[in-house]
Amino acid sequence: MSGRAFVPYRAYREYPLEEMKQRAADFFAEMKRRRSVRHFSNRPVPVEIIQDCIRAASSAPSGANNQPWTFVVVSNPEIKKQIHQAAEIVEREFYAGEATKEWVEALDHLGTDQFKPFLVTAPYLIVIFAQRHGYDADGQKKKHYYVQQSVGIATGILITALHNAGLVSLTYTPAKMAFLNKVLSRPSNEKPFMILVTGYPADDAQVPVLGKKSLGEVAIFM
Ligand code: IYR
Repeated sequence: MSGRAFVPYRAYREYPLEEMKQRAADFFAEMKRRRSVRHFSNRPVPVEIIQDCIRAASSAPSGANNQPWTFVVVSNPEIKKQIHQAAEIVEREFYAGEATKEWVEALDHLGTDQFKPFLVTAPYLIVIFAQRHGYDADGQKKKHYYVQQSVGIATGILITALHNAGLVSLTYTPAKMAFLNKVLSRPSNEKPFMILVTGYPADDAQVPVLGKKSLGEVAIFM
């Protein structure tokens, strides 16, 4: 049995070349303003905004269109507190010796340490899980393809959607993430991918001075 069905691609829009150039330049200018922020306000954010940003993320391309992701949106203060406590335990071990000296030195300019107050301050922790495999309608294991690439793309779209909406986010990966399955009751086929901390920046939020590589450093045209 074939599950094939095709329709004409009517949603596609071509822009005149000048407009295309302008749109590309404008989008670059907009994305250049995005920063990862570690100082959050506790101001609430309507959940509808988060829902639409996740809908956008979940429109991402994925291997065999498996859509191998789960987004757990945590706003409950008790659950945020549990994540905060567990994360600071693994980070204490990371900074106290698990990490190589080289790694800790590479992070120095970011000013990070074992303390993660944003995990309780920010209104949302969007915890992203990658599904190593799925299940079919009969409950049989279903293979997923290119899971890391797929979830990475969806996460990139989510970061972009949140920025576009006027929010900030932080891509936060605790030194060990297995506790997230336990705290959030996620099944063992789901592997924690990252926490996207989301909300408004604190009024006095600061960001590190960082450079981005130039086009010539990241791209080769041949
Ligand atoms: N998870 C730790 C360490 C850390 C690692 C990397 I790679 C960073 O870009 C930033 C931090 C922490 O969040 O402090």
